[in-house]
Amino acid sequence: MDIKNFINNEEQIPLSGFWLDNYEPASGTIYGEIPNSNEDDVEKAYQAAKAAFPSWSNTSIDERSKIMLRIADLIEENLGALAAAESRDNGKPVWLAQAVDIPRASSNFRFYGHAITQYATKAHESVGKNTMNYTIRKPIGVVGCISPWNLPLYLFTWKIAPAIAAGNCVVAKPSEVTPATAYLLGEIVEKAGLPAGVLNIVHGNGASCGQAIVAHPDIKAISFTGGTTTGAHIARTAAPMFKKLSLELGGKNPNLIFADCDYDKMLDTTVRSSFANQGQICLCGSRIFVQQEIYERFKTDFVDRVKNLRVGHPDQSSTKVGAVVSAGHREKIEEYLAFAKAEPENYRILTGGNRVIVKEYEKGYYLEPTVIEVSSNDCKLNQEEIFGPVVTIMPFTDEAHALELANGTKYGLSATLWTNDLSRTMRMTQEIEAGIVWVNTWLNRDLRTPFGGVKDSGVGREGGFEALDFFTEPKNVCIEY
Ligand code: TXE
Repeated sequence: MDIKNFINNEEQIPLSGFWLDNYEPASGTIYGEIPNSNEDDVEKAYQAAKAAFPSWSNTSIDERSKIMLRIADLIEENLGALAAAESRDNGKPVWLAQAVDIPRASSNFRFYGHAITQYATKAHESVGKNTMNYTIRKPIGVVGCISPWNLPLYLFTWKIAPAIAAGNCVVAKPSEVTPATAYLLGEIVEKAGLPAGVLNIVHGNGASCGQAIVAHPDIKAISFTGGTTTGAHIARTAAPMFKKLSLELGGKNPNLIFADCDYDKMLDTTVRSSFANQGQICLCGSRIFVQQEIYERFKTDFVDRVKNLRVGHPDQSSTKVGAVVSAGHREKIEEYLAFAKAEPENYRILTGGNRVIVKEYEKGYYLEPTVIEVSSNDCKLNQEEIFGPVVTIMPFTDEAHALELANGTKYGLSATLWTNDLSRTMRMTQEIEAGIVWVNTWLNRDLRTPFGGVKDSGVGREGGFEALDFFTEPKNVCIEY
């Protein structure tokens, strides 16, 4: 699949003249190429968005909503092709893309297609002063949306949908590692009747294309999801330009398991929260802490379940763990595994830790799901985001110890708590440092809720009306009569 930029509702080859190879993680082979766009391409996309803005921002809410709901329908109608493209680009099992990624991309457009019809502002009457204040929320103009490779269409559309619902025009860049479904989205939005220039998709790497979007003087808001390091770089570029920033960054999420939990449900869900999408979800529970009373039982049962997770080609329905996204990312994960192997006194690998050779796909990027027992939460593997099929486990004694462990990293994205004790739930959810706390569940999402992290997991909130607030500017009008 050779991919092109989508500017002004037209496929366009990069002005930069440069292209990148696009790899298929399952086989480790090149299966296409994508533009490596530069600032000239970004300027062209910006001009298209700027030209479309006056009309789009004055398009009625009902008309915007109708087009967005049509986009949602077309994503659903193209579920198979989109899921296959997503899986081929990312290495995740096709069944996962069909069950999670693509349906969520449709939900993103459907949710904001409805939400924008309910989005209201406030008026304030100054009684006794013959004064009325009301707030108008205006779209910002041309905004930038930059997304990562782990949930490609899911996260790409989660930025684009509220941005265009609010009346903005968009210059969007998917990850250069997983461009395919973003490319297919261009065809879908045009078919749905989205006017030319409202959504412009430019492909390329972060340094040339992403940086050009962030540094563009007239792209006044950036919504970014990716690594904490990159987020910090983006903030340094954007801050002196007074741009609005939404930064959804890394996580190192605790999974706190108390002895009174529903054990079987916990075990089933913990296998999923550890290794779904090959552990490449910023919300995965990669640090597992288990109350001492059930620690040995959990260790035995969890390791047994993980050993039975089938690593295989993403096309096979029996595959539970597909290929990780790139050769470079696999090497990054293997550096952590090598570190653990070099310190057996601090890291006990209970299962996994090695590459998997999948027959007929020997060059694919496969890794065993790995469980490592650690003695201290201060160790490297508990402090750094590995972002792969690797989790650590260790016991805790009581609530205070569990809380100390959970909050003992620089991140604060999500946490999962397993207990049936209501008072404990209320106490601990107050104290856990995270933007989202799941209790007796995981990745259970209601799009009306704000999403985002604290500490080094980012700033800003996506989801709900918060995303519409991000992509609009409030203006207060005060009238004395
Ligand atoms: O992210 P990057 P990557 C974490 C995870 C992963 C690490 C790196 O730890 O190992 O981030 O992953 C674009 N200006 N998460 O490489 O580099 C880039 O092209 C503007 C957590 O995917 O941050 C891509 O489109 N843009 C995260 C996007 O930023 C730049 C999910 C993300 O790339 C840029 C993914 C720049 N200077 C990774 N440099 C989560 N929270 O879900 C890069 N980009």
